[in-house]
Amino acid sequence: MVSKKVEKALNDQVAKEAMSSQTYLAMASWAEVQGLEGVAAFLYKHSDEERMHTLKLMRYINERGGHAEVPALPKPPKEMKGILDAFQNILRQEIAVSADINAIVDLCLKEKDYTTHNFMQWYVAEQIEEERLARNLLDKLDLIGNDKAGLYLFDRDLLGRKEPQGAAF
Ligand code: OFO
Repeated sequence: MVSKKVEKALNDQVAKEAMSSQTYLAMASWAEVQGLEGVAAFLYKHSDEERMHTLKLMRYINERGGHAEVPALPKPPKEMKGILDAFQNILRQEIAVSADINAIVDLCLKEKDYTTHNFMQWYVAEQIEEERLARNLLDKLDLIGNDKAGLYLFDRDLLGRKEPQGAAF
């Protein structure tokens, strides 16, 4: 059974993961309209991953005697300033999510909820991978700068991207 405090923290995280999914979805749509087919495919897929993160939390809350709530979500921005800005946003968002996950892990220890602590380790590992990948893609975009041919290749690489083992997106 989860305590009320842990239940609330997990439900708050449900809302954040769901918002993350919406944000990636909006970015994917933006990229598709820009003709960045590979970037769009990557972001659509990541939006699905975030939805999976949301559902995994919801199912856990209910399994542990809580009640998972479906959150109301604000509309994510429709426009991006550019591809670099979009990926900078992604990295910022992932860093923020990592901090949220760590705060839940901390709460679990304070509440002596070792079961949820154990469950949350999956999210801890996932965040390490997501931050790593976001940094890696940002480094590439930094190198590309304003080079259109470079951006074309970046987009094409994302289109053919295979998931490394255990990768989050
Ligand atoms: Fe759910 O991992 Fe990104 O935000």
